[in-house]
Amino acid sequence: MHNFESTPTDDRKHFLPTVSSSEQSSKAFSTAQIRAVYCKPLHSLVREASHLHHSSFPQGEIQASALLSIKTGGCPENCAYCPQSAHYQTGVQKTKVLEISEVTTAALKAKESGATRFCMGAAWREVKDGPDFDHVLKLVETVKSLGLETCCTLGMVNEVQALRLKDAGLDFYNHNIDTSPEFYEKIIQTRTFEDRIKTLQTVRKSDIKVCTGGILGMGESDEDRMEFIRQLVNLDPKPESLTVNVLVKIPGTPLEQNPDLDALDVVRVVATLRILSPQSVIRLSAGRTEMNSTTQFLCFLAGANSIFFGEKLLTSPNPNISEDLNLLKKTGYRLQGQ
Ligand code: SAM
Ligand code: DTB
Ligand code: SF4
Repeated sequence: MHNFESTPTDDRKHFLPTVSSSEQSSKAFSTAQIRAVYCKPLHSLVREASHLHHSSFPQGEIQASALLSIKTGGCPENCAYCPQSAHYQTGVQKTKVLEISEVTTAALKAKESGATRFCMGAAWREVKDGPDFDHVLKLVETVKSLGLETCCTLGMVNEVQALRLKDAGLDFYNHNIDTSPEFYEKIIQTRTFEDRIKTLQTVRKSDIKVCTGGILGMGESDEDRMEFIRQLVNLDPKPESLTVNVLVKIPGTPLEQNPDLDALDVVRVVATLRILSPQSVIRLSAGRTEMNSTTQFLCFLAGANSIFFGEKLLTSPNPNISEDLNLLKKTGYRLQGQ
């Protein structure tokens, strides 16, 4: 465990920006540079992140995305956190790909609720060419035609598939690196960290915007978190969207008994990402059901500026919309586009 305390003598330097604008735009961040930010006392880390946030984004604005599982369960991968893996008994029922009408209904409801982006997830290891993928392309076209930004998370994609998604109107592709390369091997054995990076590069080449991130609370150390952050912020160009999930402990998965995460650890990761990738939208994603409003507010102060809207993530619960609207009202935030 790191010591994040400040001493009276070094307090002044915590008011200075840790990363200069030339460092931001030039070469990759070293481990030491990441450490210098991540290990700051939390009060100055959050203050710096908050300051940077407001120089890149309008004050007090939160973007909302909606999430829909368009193909649930039966996934051949063994991701230790995942309710949809066929390796674990979680009670999640395997389904076929949803019909266009079902997706349209969900997308219209999401738009009505204030979401500006609609993200469609499939429990696939990779996209396979054929009728299911052709159908997903129609889903993307349909959602786009409703005036929403589109996002998909379908597992690994090749270049031709990514270009077809782009042509269908896909704005964002979500594919998470999940954690540090070292810790990754303890969580997933059926595909490598490098496979994930390759998919992100393929998506980037097709000119689709990149959404990536991972999960906190899987048993990773501070060193793993710093390396996870380093991997994310050294993607070149940086991801337009960063997603920070807190582990939802699903009965039947190997991580179901993991100890609870300290909420301040989430704040620290969000603030570090905000400082090292000031232009990326940071989504406080899974895990908000277990977070109180104070923690969520601290994450917004630290630079998180997006959430998932709607009572369900892919298979697990998310705060209901009235609860979220109440949180935004109480904290003085407004939804983007309203
Ligand atoms: N199958 C595709 C893939 O893995 O890329 C897309 C769907 S997958 C469910 C998307 C992401 O959701 C995972 O990479 C992981 O980061 C997140 N996720 C899945 N289960 C989770 C859980 N129990 N708690 C927090 N995040 C989770
Ligand atoms: C992301 O980073 N989190 C979302 C989205 N991208 C696809 C998924 C969260 C899934 C949580 C577990 C579930 O609902 O099945
Ligand atoms: Fe499959 Fe994605 Fe779940 Fe891994 S995270 S088991 S790839 S659905």
